[in-house]
Amino acid sequence: MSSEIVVHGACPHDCYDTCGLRVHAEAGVIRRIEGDPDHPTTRGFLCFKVNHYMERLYHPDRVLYPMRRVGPKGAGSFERVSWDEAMAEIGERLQAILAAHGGEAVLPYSFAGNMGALSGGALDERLWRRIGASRLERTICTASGNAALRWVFGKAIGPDPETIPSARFVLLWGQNPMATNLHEIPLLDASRRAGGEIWTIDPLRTDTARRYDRHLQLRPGSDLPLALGLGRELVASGRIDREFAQERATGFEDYRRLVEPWTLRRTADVTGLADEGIAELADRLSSVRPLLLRPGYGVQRQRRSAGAVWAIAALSVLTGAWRDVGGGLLMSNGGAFPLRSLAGPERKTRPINMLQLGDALTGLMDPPVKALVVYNANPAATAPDQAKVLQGLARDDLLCVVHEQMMTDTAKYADFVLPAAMAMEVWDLHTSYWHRYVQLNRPAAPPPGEAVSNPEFFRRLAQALGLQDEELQQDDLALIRESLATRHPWLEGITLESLMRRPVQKLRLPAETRPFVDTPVPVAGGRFRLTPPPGTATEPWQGAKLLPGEFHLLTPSTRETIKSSFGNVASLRRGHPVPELLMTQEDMRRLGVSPGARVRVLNGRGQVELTAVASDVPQRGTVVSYAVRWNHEAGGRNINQLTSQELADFGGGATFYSVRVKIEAIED
Ligand SMILES: Nc1nc2c(c(=O)[nH]1)N[C@H]1C(S)=C(S)[C@@H](COP(=O)(O)OP(=O)(O)OC[C@H]3O[C@@H](n4cnc5c(=O)[nH]c(N)nc54)[C@H](O)[C@@H]3O)O[C@H]1N2
Ligand SMILES: Nc1nc2c(c(=O)[nH]1)N[C@H]1C(S)=C(S)[C@@H](COP(=O)(O)OP(=O)(O)OC[C@H]3O[C@@H](n4cnc5c(=O)[nH]c(N)nc54)[C@H](O)[C@@H]3O)O[C@H]1N2
Ligand code: SF4
Ligand SMILES: [Mo]
Repeated sequence: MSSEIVVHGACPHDCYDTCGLRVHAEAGVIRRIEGDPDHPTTRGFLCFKVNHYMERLYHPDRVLYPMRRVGPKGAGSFERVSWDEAMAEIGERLQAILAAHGGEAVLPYSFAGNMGALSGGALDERLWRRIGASRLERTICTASGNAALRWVFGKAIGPDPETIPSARFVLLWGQNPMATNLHEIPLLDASRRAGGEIWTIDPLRTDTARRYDRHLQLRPGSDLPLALGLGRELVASGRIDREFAQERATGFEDYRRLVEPWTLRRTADVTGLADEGIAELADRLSSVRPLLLRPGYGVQRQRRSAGAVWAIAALSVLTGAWRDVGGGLLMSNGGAFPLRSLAGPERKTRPINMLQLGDALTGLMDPPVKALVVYNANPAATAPDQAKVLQGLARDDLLCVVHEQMMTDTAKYADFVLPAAMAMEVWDLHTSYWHRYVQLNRPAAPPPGEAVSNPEFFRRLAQALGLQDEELQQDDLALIRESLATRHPWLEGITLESLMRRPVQKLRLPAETRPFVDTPVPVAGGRFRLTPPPGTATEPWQGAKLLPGEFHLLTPSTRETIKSSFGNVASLRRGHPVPELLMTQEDMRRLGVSPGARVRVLNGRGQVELTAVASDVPQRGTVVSYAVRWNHEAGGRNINQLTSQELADFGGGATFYSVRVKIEAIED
């Protein structure tokens, strides 16, 4: 007789899709993970990565026991210790730091390794606020784009993706759903089957660009001029929705003035696109309905990120795209979930932008960062300006504690590595930044070894600091109940008890409800803002043109990993055993580099050695290395040696894709 159990889970990774999972376990061991056939957007299939999850779950790199460092930082030499011993020593050292330097000497560093409501922003945040730790600004991914959305619309919310099949023109703008949002593909395909047209705006010839109707291969970082040029076309020819642009929005006159210099000719010159392509796109925007603008996060990783998202958002207002079910602008639905914050009372301690971790660890004073606690993230591989980050992590006077599932590049620098459970082994509650379902994640099996969930780690850490307060020790199910305890009508009837019976439930917000048409515009005054966000500039435009010998480096997502996660799953890497640099054949010839040759890629911040691969993905002058490989695969460094701590124009976001490099052939 089989003792197999099947429980519902939610894929915890930082991915638009937040799929429903069916997790099969037997005798306390997980055996199989499948897509939930009843989850309306998952539809029973998973992506390339998660189809290989069994290899990640019980991987030999998995951290099973608390470990204390015995060798130099970064070397990865550890000895096993008990939880009691580890927590006693960590507690003692943290207390000494708090006494000598105050709470702000402690820096938590975390992001979206597990997106569950309990795995981040719950007991962890309560503890940081309680001890007055420095406040990490979690900017690495979407800060500028979301800030621009909030500026224009008041909220980061878009149409329900399940309405995509109704759209008749979809503009994928800096998004590559074939890699990053696979469950959007069937919805896009359905729109196309019903007569819709889909265009892609991307400097790279991605699988998504190849799949659909037209590809505008603009120069990297020239989205702001493109959006302004399109806006000018629409305004100058009077093809706008006047009620939306003038009555429902403020700032139309400012907007008109700013787009004025962006003639077709100038826009074409700066973006590298043909005049006709831009004019044809303006025609589509003015005439086809429902019109869906679908910017991805790829448009907001440049210096003028927020400006670009503002200008794209302005197009959705000018065209009145929001009037139709299936239309509007979909970038994030993160603002759709009215869950109660579990973070505890706010505290205004020193803010540290996570993109500037390198500077924070190497230069910050008053107080210096003396303790770093990392969870849900792998900054040694994913943070920009890696040389500085690694220099900071190597500091002998820094107490570094890492709660991890894998022996990552960051964990190797830790004084203590504590074993973290995987999502399939814990309770959690999941929302999504794309779809509109709330999901309960149940443990299917206990974690192996001595691994513990994030909330359990923070309960133990609080205890080690002598903090027994009830709110720091709350149990998992109480936390889930608390986060659902709002009177918001969109959550009506969604309780822990109802989720136990039905673990996937849609927000009580009908798909046909048109954001900002059927719901208010939550900007002061109730109108969209067409004025640009403060600090963003549309002029002067120095241009996206390259100096001689320079290349534009792009490091977008790939289907094989989620940033560094899955980087150690061998079967996913079979096609790409070594870190690569994709270049056009013409650029290879110009540089005298042959396919398969090793090249040095460098700029003022650092360098990395990669294998050159001839490809028709990039355009001339642009090179690509997918984000990101584990550092040890290229001599202890990865592509983030070359990226910068510089912040974007507004919202404090990243500039990962505004990178210039030189390339040298390595003579063997
Ligand atoms: N060059 C370049 N760099 C980039 C980007 C880029 O496009 N180009 N993109 C940036 C973006 S968009 C992002 S979001 C960041 C992401 O950067 P990170 O936040 O560092 O993301 P990951 O590399 O996925 O690392 C997540 C880590 O969390 C761990 N983890 C997973 N679940 C849990 C858990 O339940 N508990 C604990 N304690 N740990 C867990 C995983 O094992 C993994 O090591 O990278 C950024 N870096
Ligand atoms: N398989 C997989 N899925 C993922 C991830 C992953 O690493 N792998 N990462 C997850 C995370 S953390 C995030 S934030 C999302 C991100 O997913 P997306 O929103 O798709 O964003 P990116 O992958 O950053 O970039 C998307 C596209 O933007 C293009 N791009 C780069 N520069 C420019 C530019 O200047 N203009 C325009 N128009 N386009 C540009 C890139 O070439 C790329 O094709 O995906 C999530 N899902
Ligand atoms: S990574 Fe994304 S697409 Fe893949 S299973 Fe998880 S949520 Fe679904
Ligand atoms: Mo991200």
